[in-house]
Amino acid sequence: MVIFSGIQPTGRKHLGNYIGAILNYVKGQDKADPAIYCIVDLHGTTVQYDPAELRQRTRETAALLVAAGLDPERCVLFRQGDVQEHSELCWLLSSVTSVGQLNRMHQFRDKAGAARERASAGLLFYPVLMAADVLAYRAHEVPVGEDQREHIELMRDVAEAFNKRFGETLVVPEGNIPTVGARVRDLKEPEKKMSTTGGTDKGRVYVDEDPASIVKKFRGATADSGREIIVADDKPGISNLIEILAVVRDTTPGEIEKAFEGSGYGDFKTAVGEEVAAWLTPTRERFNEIKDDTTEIERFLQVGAEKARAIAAPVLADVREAMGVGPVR
Ligand code: AQP
Repeated sequence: MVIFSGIQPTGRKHLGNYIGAILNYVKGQDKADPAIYCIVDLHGTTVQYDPAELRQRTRETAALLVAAGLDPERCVLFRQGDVQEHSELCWLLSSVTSVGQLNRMHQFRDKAGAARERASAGLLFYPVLMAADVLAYRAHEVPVGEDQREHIELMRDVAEAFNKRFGETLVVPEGNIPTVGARVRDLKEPEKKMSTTGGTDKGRVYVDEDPASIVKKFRGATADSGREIIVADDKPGISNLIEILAVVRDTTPGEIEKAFEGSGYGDFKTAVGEEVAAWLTPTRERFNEIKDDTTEIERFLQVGAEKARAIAAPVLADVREAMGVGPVR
């Protein structure tokens, strides 16, 4: 089974990225053949950005994935922009994707906002490039958070449309969305997801954040009315903390409810903050050790790109052949 997922380099990675995606990347290493992970710098160009910062953040994101447990020897870890097959397949897949499908994507509507006419065409095309990322490797499984469900549906539709029109060529992938922690919420505004560009600064916890600051943010988390520590629709703040602690302790939300029955919200928030801070410490320490070793990061990214190209190039050749692009093979 082939696993593929991509992660944006546009910003410091937060607890939502870690719980919703990165943890599953690490687990995927042991079950996939191969597990393929990509820092999607091309996706990062669809919004306003600084070129030097994009390059720097791309290396930092690669270092963070390694610090979290990815082993570039055991998986394929690379930078999207190093493998041109992604861009070419994006273009080819655009012939089986409609403007209407892309216009309906919530992420596009949210990010483009009211000024949709002025949004970059790249932002509209974001899901087609994401489909190309996955389909270029004939991946079966895509570990992502809940916010990517719609993009997974679109890539399945695109693969099915391609196979129907040009013959069975592409694998129709499945999303792998965690049952607990698929949508980590902003600590201050728990009706929103924790997000790089949305949400609040005080409600966003970074993977490489100082432990004292993490605990402070959890202590300041918005609690709900009432006193019970239970998962409930009208308790998005407490439910969020219960889910986070369930992931940290590798247990179920029900077990967390039992463990904190009768406790006050203040004590509970402090306990979650301290456990999250301790849980992230090995990753933070390892990240700080390796993040400035540009030579080593560039080395393993280049090795990863070679491995990625070796898988994607034959798939692109099949796609071109099926579509009548280029000479007959
Ligand atoms: N709050 C979240 N809970 C669970 N999973 C999440 N993911 C993102 N937010 C949450 C998952 O993280 C992976 C990488 O996402 P990305 O490549 O989109 O990186 P990002 O831009 O840093 O993520 P954000 O915060 O989602 O950015 P915004 O909100 O600015 O667009 C994906 O698998 C995603 O599902």
